[in-house]
Order: sequence, then C-alpha cells, then structure tokens
Amino acid sequence: MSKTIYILNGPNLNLLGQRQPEIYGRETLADVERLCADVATPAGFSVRLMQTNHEGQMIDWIHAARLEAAAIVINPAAWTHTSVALLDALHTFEGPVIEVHISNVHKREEFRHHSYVSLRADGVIAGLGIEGYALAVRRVCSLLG
Ligand code: CA2
Repeated sequence: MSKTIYILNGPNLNLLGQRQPEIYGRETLADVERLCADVATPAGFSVRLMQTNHEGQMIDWIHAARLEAAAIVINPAAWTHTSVALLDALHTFEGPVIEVHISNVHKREEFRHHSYVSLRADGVIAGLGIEGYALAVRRVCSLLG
C-alpha cells in the first residue's frame, strides 16, 4: 500500500498568508506542509502538498491518487460549493478522504454552507485554521493504521 498522503488545495489558496489574513490567517501553504509532515512522518507516512487554480488539473491529481496515495486531505476552496466534477473524481478514489476548510464556512455566506465534496468525504473540518490540515492527517494515519 502507498504511504503517501495527498494534501490537495484548490483555487486562490496559493495566496494563503498574503491576502485576507483576518479570514485565513498569516501562515502559508509551506507552513501547512510542515505541520502535516510533522504528524505524518512519525506515523510512517509522507505528505505531498499540491495547489492548483485549474479544475482539470485537480481532477487529474485525484485520478493519480488512485495509484499513488493512501489518503486524500483536500481543501477544494470555491470548488467545494460548485463542482460535481470534483465529487465524481473523488468517488473514484477508494481510500480515506477528509475535507478541510480553514475558515468556518457555516459562519459565512449561505452559498458556502453547501458542499458537494462532503457527499464523499469521510470527515469534514472547518474553522480550525491551518491546524485543521494536521488534524485531518492525524485522522487518516489512524484510519490507515
Ligand atoms: O475556508 C476555506 O478554507 C475555504 O475553502 C477557502 C475558499 C472559500 O471559497 C471556501 O468557501 C472556504 C477560498 C480560498 C481563497 O484563499 C485565499 C487565501 C488567501 C487570500 C485570498 C484567498
């Protein structure tokens, strides 16, 4: 079995730490990767963090995960609320999937309250800042044993 956990990030998250710190904090994706590795490494897993602004690229990575990853932690960003294509891609993946949102989407606009991805996710974390990613990694490590 693969020992890699994919940490997938959707559109605009490349700007994490550079804009809207009142909503998303000051940490960057590099900080996310470090936090996740700190949890995964002692459990015998490695993490591969990726970010894209292109939906087709994200779908291709999810397909690649079928062969290359034991689990997916995904912050789909705005595609959470819009993308049946992303949901369909995640349905082709057999391992654990955890959906992460940095902000508490339920405290924000109504359109952020619905998630297509949640129809596939084994767990959902929202509003815990970037610590949510590390908690998601901890959960998949324990699910994978
Ligand atoms: O809270 C989250 O993690 C979100 O997935 C972030 C998405 C938003 O559309 C979701 O409703 C909730 C937006 C990501 C935009 O990321 C930025 C980060 C820094 C500066 C600007 C945008």
